[in-house]
Amino acid sequence: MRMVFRWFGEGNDSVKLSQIKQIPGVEGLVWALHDLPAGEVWPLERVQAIKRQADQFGFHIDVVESVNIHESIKLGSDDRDYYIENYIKTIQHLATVGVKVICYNFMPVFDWIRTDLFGLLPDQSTALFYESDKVRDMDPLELVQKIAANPDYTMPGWEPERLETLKGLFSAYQNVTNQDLMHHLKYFLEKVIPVCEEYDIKLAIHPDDPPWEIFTLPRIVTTQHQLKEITQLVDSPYNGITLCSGALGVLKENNIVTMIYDLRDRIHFAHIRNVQLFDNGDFIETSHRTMDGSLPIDQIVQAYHEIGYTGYVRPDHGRHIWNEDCRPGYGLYDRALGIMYLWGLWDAYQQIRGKDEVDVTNSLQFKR
Ligand code: CS2
Ligand code: MN
Repeated sequence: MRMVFRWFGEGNDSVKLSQIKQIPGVEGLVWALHDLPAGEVWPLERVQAIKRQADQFGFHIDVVESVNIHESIKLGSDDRDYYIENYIKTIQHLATVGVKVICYNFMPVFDWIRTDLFGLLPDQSTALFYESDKVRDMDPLELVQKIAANPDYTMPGWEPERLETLKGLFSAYQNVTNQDLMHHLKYFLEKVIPVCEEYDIKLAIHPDDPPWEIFTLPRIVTTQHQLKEITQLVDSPYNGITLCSGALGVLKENNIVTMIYDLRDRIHFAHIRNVQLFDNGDFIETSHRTMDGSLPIDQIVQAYHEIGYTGYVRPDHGRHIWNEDCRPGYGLYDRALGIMYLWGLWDAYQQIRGKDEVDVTNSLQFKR
C-alpha cells in the first residue's frame, strides 16, 4: 500500500507539510483546490503551484480528492455537457503534474453528513458524530447552517456557493430517481473515461456518506451491489472506486472485507477508518484500532495485504485529541496515530506471510 495524507492547502490547513513529512511512510499528498466551486476548470498555474509546494518536501501529488461534480451533471440538466467539458479540461491539467487518481463523489447536494462535529468520546476526545433522530427531524437548511457555523474552516464538499442554492436544488431533485441518477453517472463516465484512459488518470468514486437515503434525495453509491454496478457502467480499469471503510461500514449489511476481494481490480484508493455503530443507527468515528470501534480494521488491512494491494491508502478522519486546534476530522495527531496502526498491521502481515521483498522506498531510515 502507498500511504498518502490529505492536505487542504497553504493557509487552509492547520497541518504543515513539514509535520506530515515526519509521519513514517507518507509518500504523497491528497489535495484539491478547495476554493474553486464545482464545475470550474482548475487553472494550470494553480495546479502547478501545488506541485512546486509538494516538491519542496519530496511528496508526490498523485491523488486528488475531490474534483467535485457539478449538480447539472448529477441532475442530467441541459447544460451538463458544458460542465463535463470543464471536467475534461481539469483532467488534462492534472495530467501535466502527474496525477494518477481522482477521487470524486456522486451524492446529490450534500457531501458527507454529521449532526455534531465534536461528539464526545469516553476518553474526552471528540469526533464526528451522526445522530439519526436529529437528521430525521431536522430541516436540511438547519443542518447546513450548523455545519457552516464552524468558524475556522469550511468543510470539504460544503462550499458556500453550492449551499446558497439549496432550496432550488431540492426541488430540482424531486423527480430524480435512483435509476435516473445512475443513468446520469453513466452518461458522465462514458464521456470522461476515454479521456482518463488517454491521460492515464483513474477515477475513483467515493461512497455516499452515510450510505442511506437522506432528506429524500436519491443515493446510488451505498452497497457492494451498487459499487459493482457502477464499475460495469463503463467497463474500463479507469472507472474505479475509493473504498471508504468508514463511509460504507456504517451500513450493517456492508462487509468491507468481502468488498475488497470482490472489487479488488477497481479499488484505486482506500480510505481506512473505524466507526462505532449504535443500535438506533447513530454512529461516531473512533480511533483506527479495531477494538475501539465496530469495524475489523485488522481484517481489512489483512485483506488488502492478501490481494497484494499496491494502490493509495489514507487514514480517513481522525478524532481531535491533545487539544489540537484543527479542522474537524482532519487533525494531525490522530491521523498520524492511525497511520502507525495501519503500518503496524501491514508490516506484521508482511512478516507472517514471509515476504522477503519488503518495500523500503519510503523508509525514514537514516542513511549516511
Ligand atoms: C469525506 C468526504 O469521508 C471522506 O473521505 O471526508 O468529504 C470525501 O472526501 C468526499 O466525499 C470525496 O468526494
Ligand atoms: Mn472517506
